[in-house]
Amino acid sequence: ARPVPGGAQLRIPGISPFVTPNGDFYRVDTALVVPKVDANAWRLRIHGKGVTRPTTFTFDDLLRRELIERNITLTCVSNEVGGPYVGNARWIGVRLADLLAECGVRPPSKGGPADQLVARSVDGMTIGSPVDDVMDGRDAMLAVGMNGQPLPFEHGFPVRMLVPGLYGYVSACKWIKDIELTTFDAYDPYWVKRKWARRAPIKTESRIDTPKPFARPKAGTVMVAGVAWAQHRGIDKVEVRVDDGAWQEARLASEDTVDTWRQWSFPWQATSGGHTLTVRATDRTGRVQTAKRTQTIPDGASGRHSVVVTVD
Ligand SMILES: Nc1nc2c(c(=O)[nH]1)N[C@H]1C(S)=C(S)[C@@H](COP(=O)(O)O)O[C@H]1N2
Ligand SMILES: [Mo]
Repeated sequence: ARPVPGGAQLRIPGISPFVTPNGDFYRVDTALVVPKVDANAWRLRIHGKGVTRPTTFTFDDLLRRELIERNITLTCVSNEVGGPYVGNARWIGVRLADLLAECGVRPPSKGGPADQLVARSVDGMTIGSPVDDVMDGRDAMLAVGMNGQPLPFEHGFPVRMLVPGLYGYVSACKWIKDIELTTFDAYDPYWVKRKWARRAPIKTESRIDTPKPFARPKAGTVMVAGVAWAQHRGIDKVEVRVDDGAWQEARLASEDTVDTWRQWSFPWQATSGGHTLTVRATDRTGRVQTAKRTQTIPDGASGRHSVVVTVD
């Protein structure tokens, strides 16, 4: 990937770094014991409805292909507003759409019979993604590396799937071993059987990283800062509100790509007493992050993040 633009990383204490180090990257899965897969014995089978050339790939088959490197921000559908289950990493892997096309897969928009791609992991997880999303030109990939290192065991070694713009439970199968082309009518994957939505694009969200809840900053200029994300749409604006005041525009860090989160900052002239800081983002489709609070189930939490502080 081209270098991250210098202006994407603001120098503000307490803000989430643009690239989340592997050791700090959130982990969400059902595995009680992290699978330890032998890359030499690993196989990926692609088969199912409309797959005219079913194929089994080895790890070497993938490494021999052209590798792409992309910064992609991943988010969990179970992330509460203001929560920690979001991270941004630099992933290396192969283009999934190319592999599928070689196997004869056509997306439904081009007349293909399968609208759902079901990924299966070695530990029995099933994750379903819309074939149209995977093949619409976005950087859906089978990743083998994360931030310049082999994929850590916790994050899916040797190979995991990623589709920019979709929550992890409908896109990001770790320890993947099988891809089946099917339909949404014919098969419900693991979390859908448990009442989560069949389709789940990531909602436009923003988070205040600093100051922390119940912090006691001194009166004067206080840097309010955080991250905002609307993967595959892009963030166009972030605004901050103090108590019930007017929305004021924050400064946005440079954009890396529409698939990555964006840092923001707002120098607040803080006056003594208790205050509530609230943030909202606007994505490139013009949609303003809604104030309407919803639960995480079935398709992700919505609402605005607020932080209460006492200025000394
Ligand atoms: N095999 C497997 N893959 C999985 C999961 C899982 O439980 N098992 N969880 C998914 C969910 S819900 C999310 S949000 C992402 C999290 O990826 P990470 O742990 O690398 O952050 O992985 C996805 N892939
Ligand atoms: Mo998730």
